[in-house]
Amino acid sequence: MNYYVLTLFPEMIMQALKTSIIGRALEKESISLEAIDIREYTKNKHKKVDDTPYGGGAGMVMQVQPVYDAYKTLEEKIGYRPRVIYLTPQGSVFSQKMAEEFAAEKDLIFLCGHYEGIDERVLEEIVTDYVSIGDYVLTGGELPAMVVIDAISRLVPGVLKNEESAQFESFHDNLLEYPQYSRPEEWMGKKVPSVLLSGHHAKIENWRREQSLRRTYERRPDLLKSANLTEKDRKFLDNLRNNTCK
Ligand code: 6GU
Repeated sequence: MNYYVLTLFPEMIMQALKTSIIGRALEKESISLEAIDIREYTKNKHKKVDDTPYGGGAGMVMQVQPVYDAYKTLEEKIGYRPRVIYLTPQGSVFSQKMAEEFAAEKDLIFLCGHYEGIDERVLEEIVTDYVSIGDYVLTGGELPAMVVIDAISRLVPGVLKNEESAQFESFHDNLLEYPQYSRPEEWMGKKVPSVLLSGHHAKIENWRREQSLRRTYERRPDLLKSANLTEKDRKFLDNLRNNTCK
């Protein structure tokens, strides 16, 4: 996977993503990352990249010329027109399903806006996907781009150490993950659930499934609608519902 980020703050992207698991993936070359400074493409002699909006109103708008030229240079280098993801609160809300879809691409371009946004005409020309990370407003697209890159990268082969660890966790099957425990066996009077010390693998698996169901029911009941539930799961949940209502 090759990521390209078109931004006015390339350092913000490179600094943050060179650490931890994504940093290790970059070193191993499971993924690559290039942050391109849109300002370097402006033909304005004062290096300006924005101007006031036609029709009036607050703030500044990023102009078409530097954004388009930065994009075109990149497109020529890549050799085809890859998906271009524009980070905006007006986009579709990012999900694990979208992460899976994007992870199948060879190249992805992220376009980060600032100020009041980017001139609509260049967006129409280059953007293929409008993506938001949730219903709140941020100052720019850089943090959302990093969130999306992180979520996609952990699905790319070779990025996670144990290839299976991306499979059995929150949002797999639309269920939340079960709780985890490690040494010591007792802390501040709290004991690790005894079933986990039993060595009985079938019982442990059953307990973990029930914990996932309970947790999803309590914290994210909206997810249960799209969860893949067995008859046994449904009975467990019915039981939970009956006991909570009484
Ligand atoms: Cl993608 N951009 C900005 N500026 N704010 C956001 C967002 C994106 N997603 C949620 N809020």
